Amino acid sequence: MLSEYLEKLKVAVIEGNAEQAREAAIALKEAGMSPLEIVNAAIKPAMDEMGKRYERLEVFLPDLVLAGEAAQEALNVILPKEGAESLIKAKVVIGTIYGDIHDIGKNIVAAMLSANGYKVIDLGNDVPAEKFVEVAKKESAKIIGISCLLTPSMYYMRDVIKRLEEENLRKNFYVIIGGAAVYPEWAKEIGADGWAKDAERAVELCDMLVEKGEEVPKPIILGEWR
Ligand code: B12
Repeated sequence: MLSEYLEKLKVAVIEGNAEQAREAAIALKEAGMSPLEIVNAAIKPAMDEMGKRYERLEVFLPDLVLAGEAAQEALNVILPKEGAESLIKAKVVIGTIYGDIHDIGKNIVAAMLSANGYKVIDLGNDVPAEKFVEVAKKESAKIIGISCLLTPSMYYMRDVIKRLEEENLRKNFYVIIGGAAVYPEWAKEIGADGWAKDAERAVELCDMLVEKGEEVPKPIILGEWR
């Protein structure tokens, strides 16, 4: 039964059928499956499959757009809503870096963080380095989360850290990175504080930084790249 709906959801995302993706997501949610189980068993594999087909020139950009919309429709149903204000562990400013409009993974991370006690300020996608710094300062955030799926954009992530250094603020924030284009070595190279493979580990990463960020060697790497 569950596997049938998971398959339905996967196929609906691949085919870009938002209506069916939504229906399958509702059925899985009602059957008691957790958001991350649904993401990991159906939505992520469907997007990865679309990525492969796109590389093989079997599908084209409009197909990716439709798949992305179907995935977002399913996520709207399953992703948890914000936790109670009193439970706030820390503030996280999150966004997709400049030049990059991929935001599905970032949205999943933002929702999981917010469901796990973080106050999330989501800057959206295509966010310039200075915006991350400006909002993190204004909001007195503890963590800056940067997502990147597009290789040419990953260099702008370094600008966020450079800017913090220039303003003598590097110590005030933990900077974490993720998204399919960036890997543990990149976190090390740009001087980020952590990298996580997925949303589950992104929550774990923030917990580690908030609880014992001062003591542990950085960057903290959670999960393996690819
Ligand atoms: C859907 C999609 C699109 C959609 C995006 C819709 C949307 N709203 O996001 C659309 C159609 C718009 C799109 C456009 C383009 N795309 Co595209 N796209 C994809 C695709 C198929 C899936 C991405 C996705 O959503 N994955 C699912 C999510 C759940 O995974 P995720 O993002 O990796 O997130 C997880 C983790 O990485 C992590 N994570 C994510 N962010 C963060 C942040 C932090 C702080 C942490 C800790 C963790 C973390 O947690 C998430 C949840 O587990 C990928 C292929 C792929 N397999 O990735 C190509 C892909 C990313 N796209 C690609 C390209 C080239 C493009 C275009 C340039 C195509 C073009 N010619 O125009 C444009 C770029 C436009 C732009 N300026 O950004 C390439 C990128 C190659 C590269 N490395 O540079 C890929 C890899 C396809 C390919 N194989 O060629 N795309």
